[in-house]
Amino acid sequence: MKLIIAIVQDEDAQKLTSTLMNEGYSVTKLATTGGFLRSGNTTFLIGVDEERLDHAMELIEKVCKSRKQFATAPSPVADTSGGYAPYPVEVTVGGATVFVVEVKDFRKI
Ligand code: 2BA
Repeated sequence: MKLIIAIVQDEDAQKLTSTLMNEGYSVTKLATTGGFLRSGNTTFLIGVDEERLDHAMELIEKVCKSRKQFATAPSPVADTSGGYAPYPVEVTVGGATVFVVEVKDFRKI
């Protein structure tokens, strides 16, 4: 068995939940926060049998879109007052950041 840990944008979370559930996957969702943008995202925990891993990954890829967002970064040069005013930087977020880990043991007790 494998555990898929998928970090997705909040905008895609509801559709991904229903898509996975309709295809018979068990899903746990966690409300998480990205360290860079400091904004909310959603982390899915999906335990899957090895033979269904590729199918689950295809569904994640199909649902999760990449989007552009703005982050603020401190200016690399000081302004006239000696401060480093933040300026907006465009970043492309997603589709999804996915980790697949081996499950050593799985029990429902
Ligand atoms: P955030 O950390 O809020 O990052 C949002 C987006 O900002 C990233 O999109 C990436 O395009 C950009 N970004 C992140 N760190 C950066 C940096 N040091 N310099 C420049 N740009 C940077 P994604 O790569 O699609 O990541 C989306 C979210 O997935 C991340 O949100 C984070 O919550 C998670 N994530 C990504 N890589 C991860 C990793 N290696 N370990 C754990 N979580 C990760």
